[in-house]
Amino acid sequence: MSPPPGVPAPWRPIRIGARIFEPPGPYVVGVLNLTPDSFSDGGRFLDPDDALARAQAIAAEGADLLDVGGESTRPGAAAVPAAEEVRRVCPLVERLAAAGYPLPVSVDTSKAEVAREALAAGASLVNDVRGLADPALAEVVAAAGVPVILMHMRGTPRDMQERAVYRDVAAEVRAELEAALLRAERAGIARERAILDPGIGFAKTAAQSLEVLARLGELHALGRPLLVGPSRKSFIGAASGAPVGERLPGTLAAVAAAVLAGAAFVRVHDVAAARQAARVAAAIREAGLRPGSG
Ligand code: HH2
Repeated sequence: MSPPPGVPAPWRPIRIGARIFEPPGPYVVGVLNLTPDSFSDGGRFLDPDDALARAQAIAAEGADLLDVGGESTRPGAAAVPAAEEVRRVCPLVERLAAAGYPLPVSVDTSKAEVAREALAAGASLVNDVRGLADPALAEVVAAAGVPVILMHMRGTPRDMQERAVYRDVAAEVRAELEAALLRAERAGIARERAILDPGIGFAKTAAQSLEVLARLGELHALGRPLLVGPSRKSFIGAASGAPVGERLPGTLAAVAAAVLAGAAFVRVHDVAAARQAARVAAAIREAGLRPGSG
């Protein structure tokens, strides 16, 4: 039976690399983009030593996972050939493995070749913003036996904003995530290895992103841990007027809202601040589940 809306399903612990992630979280995923054009940190970590230092700082700030990306997914971003994405991502993944990096590393890619190379270099999770739309990527994930983040979007970053047309955005995101889970299962990836993400800002207007976040609890019916990535995104600008460089307070508000609604993972650039916000929100959520216990 599905849990009631707002109550996280009791998912079983997931192993990612050497770590076990148990319900209910919250766990913080630190973002590191090795791109010239990401919307908030593009061009900052192109030097390999700067990238390594940022990865170490993300661990020191208390992240639970590191998510490394080599292609921007902001609306309208240029496509990057697989070989270039591999060139951007894999040397860092290898260096982290060689240095005994303490966190599991996730690769943020929709390309089978990039995932295959990054997993061989030491990554232990695939984060696919296209929810395994490409069967070749599903095959790589299935063969490697690693967990996967299935994010909701429609189309590609090039055309996704034209597809932000819904009658009931939360219900349609839920149905399309269920379809992604079935795609994964058909490719041989057990449900127990999937983390689901509603894809804030992907094929969604600011108003639709806000509604998905407000109705996040409806996704617990899918029975999988939820990840939310609100960090510095344009819905925060739309709601507050803040430019991209000044969206930390809004990001923390969204992190708190996601955790209160039962998100198990939050994906952020500002790890230390988000970790504190997530922990306080989780403590409030837990207190509400056990009234009178203090
Ligand atoms: N958001 C971005 C990229 N990858 N992955 C998941 N699972 N969820 C998200 O919300 C998500 C994601 C976009 O943010 P960012 O990486 O900062 O920017 P860019 O795509 O421009 O590199």
